[in-house]
Amino acid sequence: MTNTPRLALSALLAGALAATVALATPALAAGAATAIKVVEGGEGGGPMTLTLEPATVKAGPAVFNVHNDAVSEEHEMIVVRLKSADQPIPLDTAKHRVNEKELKSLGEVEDLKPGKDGTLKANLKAGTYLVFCNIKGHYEAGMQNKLTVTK
Ligand SMILES: [Cu+2]
Repeated sequence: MTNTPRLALSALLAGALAATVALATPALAAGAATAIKVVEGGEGGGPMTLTLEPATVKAGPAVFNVHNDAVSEEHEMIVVRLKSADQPIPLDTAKHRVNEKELKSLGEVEDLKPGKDGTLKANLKAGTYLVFCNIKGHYEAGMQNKLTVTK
């Protein structure tokens, strides 16, 4: 009978462990893509913005939830992975656009009408990403931000 208390304790510990695993599992099982909120704003001729929340995420599956907060301006969102955090962005100042061909794009949300939402799924590796709008003049007007992805 000396074993009984120990067995009971083991059972209790096993139960507690099982409960912990059960609590932790749903988030993992669902793939739990990291949600990144992107809000775009600004009207033609004025300053424009692109904000990221959060601006630092862990590597893995992610979904960019993009909202165009402008009243009358169409926007878009492009995600590119930079070779390094300080890689110069190839800007074509004559065309007022970033030269996308020189960058590695992960995809984009195109033609986002004012007030509308869009999503882009991506599998993010550690590194620095540029998130921007490449409609003529919009990058220069401020529609860019960097996303840091950590291991
Ligand atoms: Cu734009």
